[in-house]
Amino acid sequence: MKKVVSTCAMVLVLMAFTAMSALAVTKTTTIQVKGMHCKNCSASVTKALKATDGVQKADVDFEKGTAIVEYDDAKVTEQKLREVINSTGFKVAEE
Ligand SMILES: [Cu+2]
Repeated sequence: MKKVVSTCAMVLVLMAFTAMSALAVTKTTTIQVKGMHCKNCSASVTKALKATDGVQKADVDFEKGTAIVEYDDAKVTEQKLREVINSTGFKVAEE
């Protein structure tokens, strides 16, 4: 009986560690982008984001005007992602 309890406790501790390290490393953010009209527009934003160090995934939708970015927060900040998007000629909508 005691053994079962300690195994459960260990599993819980492991799960907590996994969740914590996942939160500390990969973040997902949705950034509103103005001025995109077609697939080429979203493709250039996607390309610029993916070329940025720390960006793991970029999903840009010109119809919704959104860029959903998965990034490593130890390597890049959301502010930097906004700058990258602004440098493409499209504008990040201010919150
Ligand atoms: Cu376009």
